Amino acid sequence: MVKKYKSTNDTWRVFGYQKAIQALRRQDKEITTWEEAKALPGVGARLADKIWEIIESGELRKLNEFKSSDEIKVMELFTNVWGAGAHTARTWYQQGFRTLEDLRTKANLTHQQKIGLKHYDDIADRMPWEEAGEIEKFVRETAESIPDGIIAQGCGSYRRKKSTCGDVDVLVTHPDGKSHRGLFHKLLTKLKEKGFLTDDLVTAEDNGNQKKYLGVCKLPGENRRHRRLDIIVVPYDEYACALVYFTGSAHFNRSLRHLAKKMNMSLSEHSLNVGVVRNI
Ligand code: DCP
Ligand code: MG
Ligand code: MN
Repeated sequence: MVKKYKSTNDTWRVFGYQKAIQALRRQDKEITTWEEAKALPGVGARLADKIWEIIESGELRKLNEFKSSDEIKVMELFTNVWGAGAHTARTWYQQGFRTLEDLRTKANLTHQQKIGLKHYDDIADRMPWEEAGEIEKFVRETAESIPDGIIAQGCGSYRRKKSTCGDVDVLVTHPDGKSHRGLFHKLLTKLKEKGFLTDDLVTAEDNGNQKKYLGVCKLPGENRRHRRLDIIVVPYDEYACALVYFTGSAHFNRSLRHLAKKMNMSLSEHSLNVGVVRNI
């Protein structure tokens, strides 16, 4: 249901279902009655009805209807193209496109969407955690050959030790506080020379003193698949906050920022500030 509502940009329903899913996950005992479901935080009568339907019948009629609708299938297919959101997917659908082949041959594609299509199956798939480790290692060893003492740390789902990772997020800095400058370009050049980076999605999105690269990489050797890789270079004095931010999860970050706010602080991927005065 979350996927369905994501593909139609129905943000509130997405939030509603996500909250209910989290509340259910946190339970250590089985929910066996409608009342127990209804008592969960974030679960109202209508969500309780759906939970009850799953308890009773093992499935959800509404979800089955969605799954069998052609439009939803096509929207899911299209929103999985990197660089295409719900809006673009809808436009494609309205233009009469139904398959990836339609997009390849008839649609007006951005540079990112072309790459998204070229590696569609690889990018849509998550990689095993171990493979994310190999990618982190490859980037780290390449980075370490530039200036001595560099730190290259895999973050995101990899650092959270999820069994699969959607991409690898490597955070790079240097403890001397200055060698991170110019590093971004050098590192990307080296990785390209080695044939490791195969496609660029976003090259240098400047975010203050942080530099971010989004692209596609492939480990050397036979039978390797293309994987999504993010590289973020930050100055050392922003490393701690960047490390927290890029480790996530996104939900955990929201909770932390909320906590900081309650303590009159403010937290971002750059810094933690104390004594923040807010206009109410
Ligand atoms: N992040 C965030 N808010 C967002 C996007 C990202 O706080 N809207 C942070 C937390 C994420 C980290 O950046 O953990 C990396 O982003 P990813 O999109 O790569 O997410 P994950 O690594 O957590 O999951 P995945 O395995 O899907 O890559
Ligand atoms: Mg990630
Ligand atoms: Mn990422």
